[in-house]
Amino acid sequence: MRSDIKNDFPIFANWREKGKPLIYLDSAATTQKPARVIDAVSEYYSRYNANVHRGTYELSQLATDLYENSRTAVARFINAERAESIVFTRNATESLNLIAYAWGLNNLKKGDEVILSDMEHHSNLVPWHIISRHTGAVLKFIRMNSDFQLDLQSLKDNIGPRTKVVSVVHVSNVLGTINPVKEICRLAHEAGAIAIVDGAQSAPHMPVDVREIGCDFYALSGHKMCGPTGIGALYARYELLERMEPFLGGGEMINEVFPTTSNYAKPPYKFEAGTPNIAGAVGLKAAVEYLEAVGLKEVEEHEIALGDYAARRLAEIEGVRIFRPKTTGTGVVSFTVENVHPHDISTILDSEGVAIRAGHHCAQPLMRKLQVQSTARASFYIYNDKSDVEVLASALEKGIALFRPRKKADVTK
Ligand code: 7TS
Repeated sequence: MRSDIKNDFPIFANWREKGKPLIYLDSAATTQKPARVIDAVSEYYSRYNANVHRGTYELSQLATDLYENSRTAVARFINAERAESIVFTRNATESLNLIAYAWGLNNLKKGDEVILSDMEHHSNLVPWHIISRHTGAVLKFIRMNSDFQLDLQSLKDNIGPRTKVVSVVHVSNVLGTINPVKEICRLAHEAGAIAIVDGAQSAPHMPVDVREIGCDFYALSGHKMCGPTGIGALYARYELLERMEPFLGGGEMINEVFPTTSNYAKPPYKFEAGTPNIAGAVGLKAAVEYLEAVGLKEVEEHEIALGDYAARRLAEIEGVRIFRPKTTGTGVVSFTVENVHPHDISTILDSEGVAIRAGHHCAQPLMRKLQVQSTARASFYIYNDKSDVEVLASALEKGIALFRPRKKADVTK
């Protein structure tokens, strides 16, 4: 990775709060934004702002072109077969809800089965809880083994003629596990089910090819891949989008409207009701181009190397327990420290300028499997390097020393 890449991200020069440089290790929550993305959003508002798909004047046509060019860029980024397979949403959460409501509600019935996994984010669980309450569909789970990997045998044991949906996270936001999504999609299709991949933690971090994976749907969030907040995307096989009912109704998504009925525009517009996040899409295109210029293979290798290094370095510290698979980890390193609450770890690290996340990471069922209430999590991205790991490790060592019960001899001195 370029050694000066941090300079692309203005926040690192601007952050002054603690009199210490910002060591940002929470990119699984959201990534920092390169100047190129910030400038693209600002330029859009300063020079091209107009509503899309409705104006016959030049400014509106320019705004429409910028918005649609972003769709093309996202399609290229994940190798979708066509731009119209990309629906813009607010984030991965909305993309996953769109599938659950627009596909699930209309295609599932009592006794049908939806297979998820033990390591899902709430955004790939709660929508299915809601839809299963409406439809009577049953939820089943691919189990995780002791190396924090999905046990495909448990999928093979559960999948069958009643399975209508298999929906799994590509990369776990807690464990960094890369799941064998290609094989999972193959098994889903063999059983006649649709295959959904939650790509919130894979699109930003590795080359993704939705056709190679063979999924029917793939969800991503712009803000986790250097883009603005409030813009995300759903990839879907176009034929599925054509057959699906809309998720939200309103302007933009219609063809004709009568007092008591309406018919809809073609996908992807059928799924984009209301004025979209045009500036967000423009920023997302800049983010996609930025990541393509860095090179996704390079991003992936850099993060795996950093994640491996951090896991090794933290494991040397007494009382630290790492939750990470032996072989398929990424730049996400979750850990606990004996007798110290993860929130205290995060607070101590913050005083040293190190930003990590502590909590259940929106994966409470996974926390229960791990038999913890919460973990601390360092997540690395392109602007992190080994020196950040060193600062993390020494800040952690220093912090732990404060919490260790002092020996009797020290107390009586
Ligand atoms: N899926 C996974 C795997 C995620 O990690 C997240 C967010 C989402 C879906 C939802 O993304 P959103 O952009 O719609 O919110 N994960 C995290 C996290 O790990 N810390 O904060 C957000």
